[in-house]
Amino acid sequence: MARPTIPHIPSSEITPRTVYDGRRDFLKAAGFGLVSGAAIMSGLLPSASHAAQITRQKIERFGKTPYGQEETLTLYEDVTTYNNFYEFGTGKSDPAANAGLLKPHPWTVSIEGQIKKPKTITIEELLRLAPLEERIYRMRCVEGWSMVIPWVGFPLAELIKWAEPTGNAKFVEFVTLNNPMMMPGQNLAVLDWPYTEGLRMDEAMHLLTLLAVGLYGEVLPNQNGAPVRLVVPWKYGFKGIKSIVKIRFTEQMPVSAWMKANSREYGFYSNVNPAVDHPRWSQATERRIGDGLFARRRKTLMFNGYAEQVGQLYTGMDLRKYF
Ligand SMILES: Nc1nc2c(c(=O)[nH]1)N[C@H]1C(S)=C(S)[C@@H](COP(=O)(O)O)O[C@H]1N2
Ligand SMILES: [Mo]
Repeated sequence: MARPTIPHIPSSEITPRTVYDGRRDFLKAAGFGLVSGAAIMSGLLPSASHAAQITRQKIERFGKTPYGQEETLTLYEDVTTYNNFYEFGTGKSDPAANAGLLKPHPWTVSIEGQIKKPKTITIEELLRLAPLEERIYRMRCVEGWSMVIPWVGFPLAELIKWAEPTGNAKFVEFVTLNNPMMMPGQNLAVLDWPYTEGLRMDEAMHLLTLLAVGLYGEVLPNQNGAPVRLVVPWKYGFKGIKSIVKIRFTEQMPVSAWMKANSREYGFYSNVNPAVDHPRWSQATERRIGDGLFARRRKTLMFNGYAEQVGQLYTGMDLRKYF
């Protein structure tokens, strides 16, 4: 079956502009402000999906990286219609159907807690913090399915350096938008809204940890967590909190929404680990979306295959205890 290739901008086609100009183009094309009719028009592509009103917006400038070049990408259609985003319903197709209610701009992220000075950053400013790059990551949901997604973003470490946390900052907590008008799933008490997540500071600073603003060379679709979400490829998908409005540096380990909901089943670390089963099912294998329902399940790899890069973060820790 034909697989899509990664959107590719040959370096020969990148005009020698300043980075700043490039970003402005992206901001315009993304509808992130500076609205100019021509720029917007050039950024709009007809949607491939039947949800007719959804527009797809290209990201004009991002660097290529070697991450995941050997992987077969999960189809765009699957990445954007088979989602977990409980703020829009608990069914896999609910987010694609309902996330049109979310207005991802204007958008600001407030940065608080153990930092020199609390700040708020607009999505436009955030996009200027570091050059955007594309990274293809394997993603593993705790439910037992996996995907390969070409993200566009930059390392969370860049934002953390800009935020200037104090020496007391040991963890980072993330919070999703809390707005039942835009997120109708929040009218149901499935989770204690807003959705929250957390990382230890060294996990947050690890260069594999991304703040993503796009996928497949385009601005994040709402159902994938527009306008900005976390991507931590060695952890179960639920650590990848979507539509972030707050980042808080803390001394104490944050309690995530899933820990609150069920601390027996969901711990703070949530590292992909085929040797530590979920209390209700095995984590030894996974179904790669796109392989077909009758395909053999794949073996799940320690740290989702990123052990070489992240294993040392956990030396000496009992990963059965710190699951
Ligand atoms: N705010 C929020 N973030 C969330 C979720 C959610 O329900 N709400 N679901 C998580 C889970 S379980 C997964 S597997 C990933 C799915 O991301 P994707 O739909 O972009 O593949 O998002 C994570 N981030
Ligand atoms: Mo998940």
